[in-house]
Amino acid sequence: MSDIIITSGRKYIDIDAYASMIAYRELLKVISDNNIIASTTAILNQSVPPLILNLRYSLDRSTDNENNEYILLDVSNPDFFDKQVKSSKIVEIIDHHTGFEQYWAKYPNIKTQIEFIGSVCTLVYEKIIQSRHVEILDTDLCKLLVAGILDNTLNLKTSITTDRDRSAYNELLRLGKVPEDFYKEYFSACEAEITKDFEKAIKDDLKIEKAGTLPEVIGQMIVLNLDNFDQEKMNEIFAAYPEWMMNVILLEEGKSYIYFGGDSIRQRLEHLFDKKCGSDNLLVLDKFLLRKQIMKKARDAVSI
Ligand SMILES: [Mn+2]
Repeated sequence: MSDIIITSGRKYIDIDAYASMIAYRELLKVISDNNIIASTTAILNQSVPPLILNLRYSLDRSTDNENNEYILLDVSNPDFFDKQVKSSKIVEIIDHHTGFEQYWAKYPNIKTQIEFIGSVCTLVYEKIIQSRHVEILDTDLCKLLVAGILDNTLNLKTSITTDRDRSAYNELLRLGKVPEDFYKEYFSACEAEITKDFEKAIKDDLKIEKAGTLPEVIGQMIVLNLDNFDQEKMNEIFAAYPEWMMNVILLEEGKSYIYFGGDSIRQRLEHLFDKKCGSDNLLVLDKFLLRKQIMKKARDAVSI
């Protein structure tokens, strides 16, 4: 018998992908007769700390059957699908990264939902509510979805946070009796993972994708403050790339520190953000932006 495999991106996945895959599996298990599997061949990045891995839900092992069908969450760029995916067998795509809406419009048989919203976990939460299966939302499943929303919206503080994200977050806290200060527990657990292996934390969340005039290699790290941020180590890691940038999001300051390297990157970033860099290779944004927002801004600037 063939299965429906819920999966996500190719190399590394974050808590939004991890949590939404698991929650969507739990929903499809009750509304579909198929065997539903949530699996990845990618590495989980530091946004999935032991606090999350120790909840009672986890991913499954993949099955290998040529008739398996695939559902992609938190990714819609076909170059970055999990390597187990057979493109002719995709049945559904749910994502909040923009850029490939037109592409998928050419495939009417694939159910597609791409919305620029804070988190895919919000979209899956809404599907659970719309299907009237709120009973599956126990404490651990709520914690998973809440963590996905917290991470992808930076504690609901990014400008891409919508009322739908806020409402999903509040409802999930209520339904799962999740404590109000769960966000502190979650972000501290992530920062502990980053500090444990700084190099791995950078490498496990590296995006290599061309967007407008941005360098092709873009790192991102979400930290409470710069206390544990090792700039020297960062420069060492990126020395392998001719052009790069690193978006360090400081939750306490509410700013993005964009470090960069490469010949014309300074000029290109100053132009994109209409802001001068200091003498260091560093551009400070007064309000933090997520990498996906920066990439959208760069793409939009080119297409105008
Ligand atoms: Mn996401």
